[in-house]
Amino acid sequence: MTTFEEHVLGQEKLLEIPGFGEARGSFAWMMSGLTLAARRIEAQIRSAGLGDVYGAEGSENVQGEAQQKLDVVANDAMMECLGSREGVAALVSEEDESAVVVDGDPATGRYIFIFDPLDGSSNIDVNVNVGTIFSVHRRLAEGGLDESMLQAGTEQVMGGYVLYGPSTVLVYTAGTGVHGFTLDAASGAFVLTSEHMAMPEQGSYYSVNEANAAEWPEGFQTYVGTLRSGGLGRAYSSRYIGSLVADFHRTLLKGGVFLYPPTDKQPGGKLRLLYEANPLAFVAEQSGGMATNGVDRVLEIQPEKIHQRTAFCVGSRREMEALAAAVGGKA
Ligand code: AHM
Ligand code: MG
Repeated sequence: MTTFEEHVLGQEKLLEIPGFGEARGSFAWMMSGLTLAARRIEAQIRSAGLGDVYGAEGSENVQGEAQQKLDVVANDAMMECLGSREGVAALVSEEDESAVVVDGDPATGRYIFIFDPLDGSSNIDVNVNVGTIFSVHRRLAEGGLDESMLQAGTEQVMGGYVLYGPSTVLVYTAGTGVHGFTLDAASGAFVLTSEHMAMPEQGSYYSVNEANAAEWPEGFQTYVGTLRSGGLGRAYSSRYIGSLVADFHRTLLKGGVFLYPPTDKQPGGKLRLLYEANPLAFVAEQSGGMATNGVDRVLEIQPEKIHQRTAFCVGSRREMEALAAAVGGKA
């Protein structure tokens, strides 16, 4: 039985990070803050109907969206469990306007931890899958913390997510493939259940909020029409949960494509670059898939602000190459 923390300890790729070798144990200890938070969040979700955690909190987050009680519970769990871990320089959360500086000393505060504590909030009250998405960056040797937070996705040390579903799974990449773990209720450990996960070359599902179709740029409309009409050599079905982590997880396992194109209302896209698109793009690429904003590789977008939005298209190679051809992107 290999736990997540043990697996992280064995990641040779991380040794390429200056200073990581000596601090190997402390990186794994930092990451155990994530699994601790995930267990706390999972316990709250599992028994949500029994307590008073369903429904709106009565406040709005930085995106102007109504905060659900479980959003707040999940954010508090992440802040508490990671905020006390050695190695964390700053925490950046979807729920908080500004980053929380934990350790301003560059000698000890080495990592920036960026997360969406509970993705898919609109699904919480109806007992549908939600998740936690995370991205870890190394603090830059030069420049301030802000520059360290605004690194391109290619610089991620680690990216992944926890999906709270029929079982709770954790999927991560540190640049050497994608590995999946399942929460073992008996031991409380995330146990390795799939190493080197590979996204199929082509799938048979497309996943997009089709109610927005009239607002997409024409290339996206044509593309989805092509998928529907069998233009990619197979009949597609549609699947849209409305929880990015869950829609992504299916795409990772079964292949296909997930799209959140630009719309008239949100020409820059809806999803967030730092804590939604980047970590999932890292996982997608490491599993053999691709991720773009329709035109550019997501991981190469230079962020300008921590809550930046982006259009997000991710999936199997075959579907993503066809998308690039349809919307004029680089395959
Ligand atoms: P959230 O972070 O507030 O939960 O919003 C992100 C969610 C994603 O999980 C999902 O892919 C998307 O928003 C669904 O948006 P829409 O309802 O516009 O289709
Ligand atoms: Mg989200």
